[in-house]
Amino acid sequence: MSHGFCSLIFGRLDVESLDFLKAFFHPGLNDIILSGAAWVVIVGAAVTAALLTWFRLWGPMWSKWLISVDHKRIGVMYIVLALIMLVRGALEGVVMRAQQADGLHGGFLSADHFAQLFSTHGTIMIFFMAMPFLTGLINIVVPLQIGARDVSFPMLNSLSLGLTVSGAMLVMISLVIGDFSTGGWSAYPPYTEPNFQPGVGPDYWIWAVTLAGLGSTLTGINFVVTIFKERAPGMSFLRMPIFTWNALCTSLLLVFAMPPLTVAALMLAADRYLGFHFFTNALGGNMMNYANLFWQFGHPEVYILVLPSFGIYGEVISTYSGKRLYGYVTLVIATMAIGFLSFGVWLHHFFTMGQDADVNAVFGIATMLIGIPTGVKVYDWMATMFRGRIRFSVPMVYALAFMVLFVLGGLTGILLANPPVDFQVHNTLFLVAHFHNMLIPGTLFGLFAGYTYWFPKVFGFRLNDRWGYIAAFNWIVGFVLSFMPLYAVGLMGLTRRAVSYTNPAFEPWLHVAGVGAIFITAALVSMCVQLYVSIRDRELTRDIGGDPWDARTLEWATPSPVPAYNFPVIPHIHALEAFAVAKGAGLGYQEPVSYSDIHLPGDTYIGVITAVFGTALGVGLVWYMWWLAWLAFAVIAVSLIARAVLGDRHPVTIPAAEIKRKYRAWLEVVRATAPVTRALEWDYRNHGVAAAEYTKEAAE
Ligand code: HEM
Ligand SMILES: [Cu+2]
Repeated sequence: MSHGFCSLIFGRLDVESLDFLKAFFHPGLNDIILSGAAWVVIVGAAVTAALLTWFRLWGPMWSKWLISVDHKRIGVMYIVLALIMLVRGALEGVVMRAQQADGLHGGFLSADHFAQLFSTHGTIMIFFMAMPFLTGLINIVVPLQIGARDVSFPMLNSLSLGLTVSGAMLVMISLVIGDFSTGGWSAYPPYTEPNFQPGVGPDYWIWAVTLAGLGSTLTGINFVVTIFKERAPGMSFLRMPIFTWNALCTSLLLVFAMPPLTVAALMLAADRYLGFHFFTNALGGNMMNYANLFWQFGHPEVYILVLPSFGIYGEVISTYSGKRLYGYVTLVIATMAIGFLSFGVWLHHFFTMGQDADVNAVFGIATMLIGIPTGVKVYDWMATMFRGRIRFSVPMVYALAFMVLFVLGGLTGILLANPPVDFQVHNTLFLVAHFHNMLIPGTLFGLFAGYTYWFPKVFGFRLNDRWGYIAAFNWIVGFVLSFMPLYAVGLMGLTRRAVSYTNPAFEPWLHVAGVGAIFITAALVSMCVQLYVSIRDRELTRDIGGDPWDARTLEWATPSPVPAYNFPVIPHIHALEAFAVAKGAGLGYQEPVSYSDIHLPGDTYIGVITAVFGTALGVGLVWYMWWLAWLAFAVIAVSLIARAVLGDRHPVTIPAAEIKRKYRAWLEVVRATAPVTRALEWDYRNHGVAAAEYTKEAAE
């Protein structure tokens, strides 16, 4: 075969690009780690495929999950993706901590490898861990909380998932074939311009983020419309649960904040692929255009990440305090105020990049303003707990750790909002400490709280508490040990993204941070053990009544796991926390007066097609395999057009009689199940029906 023909087929791909061979070419710790990671991906994929075959799970996985448009199943698939990416992202963080613990002596990684690590770590944690996790929870919970059958656009939901998956696949493939970007999660030019990085790295970043970003934009649209249009009769805006409010605000942010990112990434692509000079600082370009576009996405993004967790904490704190949420209306106003203000502060990300002092001052003050609504929230959560009868369940442990740690992180944020302070510490580990202080307690812990809290609703059995506490303990200790020392070394002048350093004073702090990383690893292991133990013991922890925590919102009024149609009859809402009110009046489980047929959308291949050919499209673009890119693009385009023309050809109708029979049978079982008191909540006797003892309080 001639060389020209080869490059027609394989583009810029050659044997040198295969990471799993690198350890054989130049054996050394750095390359062994590099190749080892590639082998983990390859072997992991092979083992998963083998297990699915062995247990004959391909069929059910296809028909029950991959082609489903059920919002709960789509939500679960998002969360599975997020957890896989969490393992990779967190382990990359641990490797970086180990490198820096040893960094005085140069460590064990090459500078280029370290740069790829912080770039993939940041990109994964933001776009492929946190975003899918929160999108998954929103998917599962919001339609239930508002008493809807599904989201407004179920097929679009599947499409969004497919786009997110294809972005994540690209990042995974970059571990096996070729390099990832070394330009950080924000991909700033000139580091990502072709003159600086001619390889495939930044192209992986561009297409992963573009695909996933499109998915997120569509998700935002879907949920704004869903929350506006699908609420059950009687559920006015001010009767919406607080998590739904936060989800609404998040969705609005997705709609307005994701497009600037997509535009920035595509303009960067134009620079790289077509010789444009949007951001080159020569030939008329200007890097500041990138900084402005990126952070018009990037700052609202931090609220996209944190607001869903705020919503979760609201539900969790009120449920486990046995009280209604204090200051509901102020919480709603604070949420929307945060969402609005988040668009006006982006410039604090480049205080040091040469604008006027007055401009910096304005943006510094604007930034500090966000502290006000955030403070309101913290006070409302505390007031909710005040005089509550608190149960220290696992989600509550996360919530309490969050309240303490997040306030600390918020204070360092106020420090950073001062341009003169920022001039001192920007681009040091102080900043890294600050944003992990916001992202781990503020986002990750909230997502874990939500995972624990809603798990029985989705799967019909509770998660093991003991391992839940162990995991929470390890996460909290791991976070504190890993990141608090970074404030110190940051102030001492250790820059971020440093593969090594020469000042011995940094070393003890980074040793402590390294110990923290061990706890974080233990936390990941505990979560795996927890899942295993919980599945093993599932018969003992069945959530028969669907309400294991004596919770207050509508999703707990329906059986666990929730049937495809969510509610046998769409409920009429007469109050805020209508379910808690009904339980308080002894009317928690009422037989509806009449039933009717339920129509549900049919399955769709669109999600799978998008995931597979979206990945292929990305690979084609990254490696200059133009035939593959065109082919994949054509397949996606034709499928979407075909689906639009043909419509939903297999909608499902569930007859009223069947719904009636099932619902009655469930009510029967609920009435026969012994209710538990709050003291027995963690006991095997908790089968999801709350005793009148604590339902009485709920009515207050
Ligand atoms: C699970 C434990 C985690 C560990 C051990 C960890 C560790 C690290 C380390 C060592 C860095 C590089 C710091 C430097 O530049 O010197 C980093 C950067 C970063 N981390 Fe984490 N991290 C963790 C979790 C998270 C989470 C949960 C998120 C987001 C939701 C996150 C987002 C980021 C981002 C955006 C960067 C910046 C990447 C860049 O420089 O472009 N991390 N992390
Ligand atoms: Cu910001």
